[in-house]
Amino acid sequence: MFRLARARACAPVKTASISRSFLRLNSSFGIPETQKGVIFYENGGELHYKDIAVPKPKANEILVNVKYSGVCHTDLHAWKGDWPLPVKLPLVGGHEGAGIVVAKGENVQNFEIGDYAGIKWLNGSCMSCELCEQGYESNCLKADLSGYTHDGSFQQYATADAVQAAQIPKGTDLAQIAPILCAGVTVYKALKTADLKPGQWVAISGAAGGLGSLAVQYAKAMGLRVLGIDGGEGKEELFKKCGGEVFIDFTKTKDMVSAIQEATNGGPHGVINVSVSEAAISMSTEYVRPTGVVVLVGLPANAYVKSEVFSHVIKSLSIKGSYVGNRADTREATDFFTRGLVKSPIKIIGLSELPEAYELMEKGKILGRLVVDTSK
Ligand code: 8ID
Ligand code: ZN
Ligand code: ZN
Repeated sequence: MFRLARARACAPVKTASISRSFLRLNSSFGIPETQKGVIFYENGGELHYKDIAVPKPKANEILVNVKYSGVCHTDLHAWKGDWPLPVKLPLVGGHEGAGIVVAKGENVQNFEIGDYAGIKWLNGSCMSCELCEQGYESNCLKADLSGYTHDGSFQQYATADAVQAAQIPKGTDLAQIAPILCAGVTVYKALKTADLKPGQWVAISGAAGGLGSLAVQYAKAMGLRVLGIDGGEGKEELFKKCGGEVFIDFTKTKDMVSAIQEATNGGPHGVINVSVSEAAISMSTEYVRPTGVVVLVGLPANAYVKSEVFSHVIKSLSIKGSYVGNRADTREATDFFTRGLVKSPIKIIGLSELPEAYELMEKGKILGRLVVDTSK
């Protein structure tokens, strides 16, 4: 199922032909016409690591030389075709890309060549509808999504609308910041959506994954007490390293609801669901404290959250969806990172190893985040 085709048909680009074909797009950087990327032609089809064309930025876009990209579980969903929203085909996935601006369209005012920039899930939106007007750009009906409806960051050069591209301070470790661009922003926003107070308990379900390991740290930095739920080798250790207080292993605990409620003296005040498990999401409505908030973030295929109505009413629960974050959330989440309050637990692999990364992710065997180095 996870096959890597090393596109033998595409011979490596020769140095001489590159130098002849460099583009000059308002840039002091020499930009080749072809590059390495991972592309697929149908959902679940082969992931080809091969030479593909370098995209040209439109008037409103920047061209980013992506150095590193985080591998989000969303990329796996996109490749598999898990969701009711079709992907563009063929598709280059990836939406946690960190790199350097090497070219820009004529209308771009907010980036200079040589700046650091991030490719986020929200590549661009209409910026003129009521949702965009109020800062809900992610919910815009015309949202353009990196690695979904717009070729993303699993390539060496990617384009993004300059309005939405993330500003990254010069000198930032680009591999470390990559996961902040989706996972960090998303969990930061989800925690704001839970609207908890310092000293209250938050449960992170899926606590040792890419989103979860950052959620633990953001929650801690916000003064919350953190209970983590996950299972498998090394997960508890990572959770504790991230600053978590109580860990519940779902593979070993018989009565999860009682264990979580006992550990939090009556249930967590809020739950951030970042697992990819329908059952775990529904269970969070059972163990959350009366008047608590259940935040939905993880997106298992064809899933429903089931909440028993009598208890839901008597406990006066809220269930809220939370979807990435806007430009302000991105700036704020980046600021937590830049100030050293959160660190990305990453392992760097080559871009050509993406199929193996998907295989590990499917099995729930990744600790924290895998980040691909686009040069390998
Ligand atoms: O904006 C959004 N809402 C948004 C943004 C980014 C990602 C949503 N997501 C979605 C992804 O599409 C995916 O569905 O969040 C989900 C988690 O993404 P991720 O953190 O990138 O996935 P991961 O690194 O594979 O981590 C998942 C963790 O869940 C654990 C796994 O062990 C892993 O550590 N887990 C599973 I699967 N079942 C569990 C269970 N029953 C569980 N943890 C607790 N209980
Ligand atoms: Zn993501
Ligand atoms: Zn809009």
